[in-house]
Amino acid sequence: MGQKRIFVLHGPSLNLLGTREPHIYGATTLAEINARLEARAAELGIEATCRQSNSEGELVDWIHEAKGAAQGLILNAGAYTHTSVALMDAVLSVGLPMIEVHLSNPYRREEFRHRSYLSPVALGVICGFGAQSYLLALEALRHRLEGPTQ
Ligand code: DHK
Repeated sequence: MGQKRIFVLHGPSLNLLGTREPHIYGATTLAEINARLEARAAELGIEATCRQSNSEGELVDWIHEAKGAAQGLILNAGAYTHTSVALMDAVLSVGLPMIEVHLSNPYRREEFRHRSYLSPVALGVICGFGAQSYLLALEALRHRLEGPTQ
């Protein structure tokens, strides 16, 4: 395999990280998260393409685009996690390994956040570690992309 590539997709209101409910989501901005991810990915020989959208359809389009352009996905779909059959179907459509990420631990929060349409189609789920959740997901995805399938 040549250069490894992954897409890191952030959903609605994650553009406001840093100022958005920092007691829940932390004080780290999305730009800082992306910079840390890209730096760590580069150390691992992976090219990470990071994008954010508030639009469900745009996220669907980017998941489709990942097929052929990337070998895996890290996805924090924000509130769409709890509502979107479209995103679930998009992940199934491309057949790429996807790791679902959340900064907070949704299971410690309101009941409507306990349901994820993405978890059943995810390779795994990492939540509750703030910005670190993304870096843990990167390590896990790297392991899957390089390691033998279990
Ligand atoms: C982000 C959101 O925007 C919420 O809608 C989810 C997730 C949790 C997070 O913790 O990253 O419920």
